[in-house]
Amino acid sequence: MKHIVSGIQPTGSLNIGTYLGSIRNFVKLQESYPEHHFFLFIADLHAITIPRDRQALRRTIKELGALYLACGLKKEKLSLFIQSEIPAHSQMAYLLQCFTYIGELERMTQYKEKAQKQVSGVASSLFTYPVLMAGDILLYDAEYVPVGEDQKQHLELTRDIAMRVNQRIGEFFTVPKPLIPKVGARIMSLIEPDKKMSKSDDYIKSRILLLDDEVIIRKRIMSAVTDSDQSIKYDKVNKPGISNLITIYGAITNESIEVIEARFKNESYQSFKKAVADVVVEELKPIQARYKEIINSNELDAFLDEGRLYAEKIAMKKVAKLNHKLGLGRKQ
Ligand code: ATP
Ligand code: LTN
Repeated sequence: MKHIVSGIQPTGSLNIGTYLGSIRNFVKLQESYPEHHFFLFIADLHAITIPRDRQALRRTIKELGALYLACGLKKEKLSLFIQSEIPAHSQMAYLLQCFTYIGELERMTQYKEKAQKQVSGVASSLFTYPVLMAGDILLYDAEYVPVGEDQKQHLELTRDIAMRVNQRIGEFFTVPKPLIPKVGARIMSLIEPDKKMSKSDDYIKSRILLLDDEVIIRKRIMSAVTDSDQSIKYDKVNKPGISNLITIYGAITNESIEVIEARFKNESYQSFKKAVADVVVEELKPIQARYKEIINSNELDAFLDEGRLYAEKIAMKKVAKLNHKLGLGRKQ
């Protein structure tokens, strides 16, 4: 069976950037690839490359699990699991480090950005982070990996590592392809629209959380930074704020930029922002209702157990096979 693999870090409450760029795409892909099995996981090992408070991390892991389900993923052909519960992820990361060059990791822009922000030293795991990610993907021989645009470079490295291993030991890994959504691949911050909307941004006003209530959502969108020009036109360079709101509106309604520009041609920024807030609120209502149901039941735990069992078998086998191919251990 063919596989699709992706993960999200439990580094903070989910915002509409991760939702539109990632989770919602998984939901759509389940429809377009009905024959594929999906492995979606909570990347908690990735989250600790930067020091975290353990209570907060636990809370976020659970919240992320519940949100994955609340966003409408179908349970058939889906294994949802927590990365750290399958030790094969750490084992594969080590093996793949033996096939990754330091120079390759030094070129990773996410590493450079995150390393710069650290005040008390940079953990070596932040540097090797892309190798752990390559392992997540290659363990399951993923054919496709749905991610936002910011992960493209990591995916390219994963492909290079896979091809290098295949070249050295013979066909072993499927070389994965990224699936990057056309609309929504990069939702920007509401207050600094030249920066990506991020879970770990210091400013809470930069984002809309999936669990924010209606009053907050409206407030955040109405106070989103725009320009003084007053025309609702998509122009990423000169009008990044309005362009971002058009992207959000279009990603939710599935309407093209042209259709949106034409509809709001004679409207003020104020009334466009109200329309954006309306669609965001409507989109999030059913998700929030379902979330409340899941978080107060055993449904999530049971599903995570099932996911772990299914994924673990495949992952353990792949590590054992690679160990053997590399001459490790005693097996002849
Ligand atoms: P952090 O800021 O803590 O590094 P993040 O907000 O970037 O985290 P991730 O867990 O790294 O979130 O991302 C999960 C997925 O969501 C990835 O595929 C990523 O590309 C996508 N994603 C994250 N933020 C956005 C965004 N603003 N727009 C579109 N896609 C996004
Ligand atoms: N690095 C990703 C999260 C992530 C991931 C993965 C995504 C970890 N492992 C495997 C896809 C496939 C991020 O920061 N968004």
